[in-house]
Amino acid sequence: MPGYTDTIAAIATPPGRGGLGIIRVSGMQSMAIFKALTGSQPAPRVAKFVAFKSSDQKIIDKGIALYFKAPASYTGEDTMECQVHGSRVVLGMLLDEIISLGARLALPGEFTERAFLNNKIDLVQAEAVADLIDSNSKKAARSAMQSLVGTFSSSIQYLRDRVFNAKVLLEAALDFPEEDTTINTPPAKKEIQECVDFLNALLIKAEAGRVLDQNPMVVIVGRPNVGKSSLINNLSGVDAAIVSATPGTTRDLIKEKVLLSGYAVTLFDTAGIRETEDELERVGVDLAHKALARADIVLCVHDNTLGTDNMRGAVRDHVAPGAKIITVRNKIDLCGKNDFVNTENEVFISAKTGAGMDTLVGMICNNLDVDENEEDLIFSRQRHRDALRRINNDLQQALSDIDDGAGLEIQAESLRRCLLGFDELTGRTTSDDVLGAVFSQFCIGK
Ligand SMILES: Nc1nc2c(ncn2[C@@H]2O[C@H](COP(=O)(O)OP(=O)(O)OP(=O)(O)O)[C@@H](O)[C@H]2O)c(=O)[nH]1
Ligand SMILES: [Mg+2]
Repeated sequence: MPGYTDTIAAIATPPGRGGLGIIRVSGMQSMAIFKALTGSQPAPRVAKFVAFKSSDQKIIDKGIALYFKAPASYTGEDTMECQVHGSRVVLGMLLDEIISLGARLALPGEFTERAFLNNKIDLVQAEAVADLIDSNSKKAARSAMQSLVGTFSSSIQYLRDRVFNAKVLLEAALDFPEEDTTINTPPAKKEIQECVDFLNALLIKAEAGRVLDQNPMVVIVGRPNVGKSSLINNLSGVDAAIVSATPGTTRDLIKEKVLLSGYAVTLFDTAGIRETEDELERVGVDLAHKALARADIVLCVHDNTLGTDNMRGAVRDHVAPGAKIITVRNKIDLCGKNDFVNTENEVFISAKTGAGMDTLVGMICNNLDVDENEEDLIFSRQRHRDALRRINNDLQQALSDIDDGAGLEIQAESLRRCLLGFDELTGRTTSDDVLGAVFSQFCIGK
């Protein structure tokens, strides 16, 4: 254990008013701070109703005090928690008192960093803590939880053990050069091949889970006045964009994160795509083009009271291959009939009355590249996918070294690089830069 001598403290609940507010303390002085604040002896894991008092014996608030004895705590250190009323003033006074008793303010993610450094969790699990806090859909929360309880980590550990086995097999032959040095090659090769298969399956799950890391982008385009801004407002349930009968109202890119049937997506309202002489409008149209290039799904909106146009073709020139384009025919409330027939790529709606919106939401969700089976998703970060791909390359290299009859040292070298890759992934040998980047993304108090 690194054995920190300093004790850290932070408010763990979000800013603002709330029924409850929580302060966490972690480090060697936790017990002394507990005693000084409450005037009582802590019993590990027992919730105590106490009066939290300042050094001049004035009551700051009454609430619950909790004490956890090392190593049986989140951080692996002695910790205490104060649950008081959720007032910033009360929490501020209590935190000041804790600091004056010898603790210092915790940095973002420092509690989780200590948990990592005290081997309570590995780096992938630490990242899952942040992902769980940031998760904005049920699916994202569930799969971050899977990583947190170690499902992803144990797959990595399992693979690491098997690669280690293969390396031991190859290196054992090195120790007995007088024997047939290729005797262990077939079992090692079989082991590596099975690792490649397992890793490929893992990569597929990690790729499927990337949508949880980056929300899919749904971009709304169309001619002026067709109802693009009305649509983003309807989908998001807030007045994100100005709606007006004046054509060319929206010139900026408007962004709104929303949950559609439990899926988190980021919606963009745009100025649309059109030729224009107006300098400001042109900037808006440029922004729309850029958004289109990154879109996963494009909602190409038309005013159904007007004739058809060639928007779909114009959009296709700007989107990435694989992006889904849905034609949205709006303002059906003005069309004097209601026997519209939706198809796979086309839906009739009224952004004003809400008619057809359920069908549109269903179409968007059907086109999100998400595997329905939560167990088959891994909430993967870019860092994980890059590391898994590098490991895959090294395994492939080891296989071709074996096939080419390269020396045993060369064969073992690729496997050694693989093992380093696993250790970087779980944080066993990760550089301070990577650790700093991971923990600085946390909120204070976690
Ligand atoms: N009746 C009816 N009017 C609609 C509907 N959707 C939008 N409108 C009206 O159409 C006009 C234009 O709507 P906006 O949502 O501002 O259209 P836009 O495409 O964002 O327009 P620009 O930003 O100017 O390109 C407004 O007067 C809206 O009230 C609809 O479904 N039915
Ligand atoms: Mg608009």
